[in-house]
Amino acid sequence: MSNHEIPKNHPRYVSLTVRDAIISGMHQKIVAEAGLIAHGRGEAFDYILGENTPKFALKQEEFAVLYLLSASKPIISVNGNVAALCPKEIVDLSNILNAPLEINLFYRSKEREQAIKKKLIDAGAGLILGLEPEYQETIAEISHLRRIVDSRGIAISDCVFVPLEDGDRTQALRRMNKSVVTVDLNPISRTSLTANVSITNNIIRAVPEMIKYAEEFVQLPKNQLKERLKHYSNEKLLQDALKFMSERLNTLATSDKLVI
Ligand code: PTJ
Repeated sequence: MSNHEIPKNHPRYVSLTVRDAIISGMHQKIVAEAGLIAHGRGEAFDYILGENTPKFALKQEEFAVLYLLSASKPIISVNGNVAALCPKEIVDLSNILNAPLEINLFYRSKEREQAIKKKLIDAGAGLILGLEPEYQETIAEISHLRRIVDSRGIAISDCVFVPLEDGDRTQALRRMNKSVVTVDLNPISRTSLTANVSITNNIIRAVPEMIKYAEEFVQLPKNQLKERLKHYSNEKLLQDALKFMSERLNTLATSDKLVI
């Protein structure tokens, strides 16, 4: 934890508390140094979003949960930022969706692997894939260390949930005929544009909201899940995200008083 208290009445209390979790995560080796930069990029988009979940994002979350539940072998890929920001929630989502957790890092080191594993176990996780050498294999489509995957997990999954991801991995997973679901506050990142389902929301709001949808939809038979999926288009929802952001800025730009 950092050595300063954030007063509860601070106007940016939530944002500063989340920032604190990322910084502490970096000191504990959970978060990569570049994870701080990724977080700052996300914060900027969240500011434009109004730091709330808009209606289009709820639809994206509903779509994502239906997609993951209708998969045969869904899996959740966890990186340092995800482990630092919502460890308990990602474990809960994994349990409800029956989608195992696999640690998969861009800046891979033994120290970070163990720190993230501990964070997830402390949050209630059981089996964590991705770290045992006897189950590790490499996928040719990816050139950096994210190519190391678990033969019980990402290697055989048909649908990978990769929140807060860098772009080329999503493209590589798609080339491998896997479906990709992501959370990325940037609606025009390569990941958002390449994934089958993109959630344009802060992961700290998106995952708890996904848990609620998962609790509701987990009872539905697969044919009903697939039927409901027909009502969604990732491209249309990303355009709704862009419209929401640009309209919000435009309203501010043209209002008499510049207040948010
Ligand atoms: O832990 P590692 O080693 O696997 O590395 C993880 C990072 C995040 C460093 C790595 O994946 C990376 O560099 O990612 P990028 O390319 O910066 O992409 C991260 C995306 O996540 C950006 O488009 C950000 O806008 C977005 N993002 C950051 N924080 C959040 C977010 N989206 C939703 N919620 C957030 N809190």
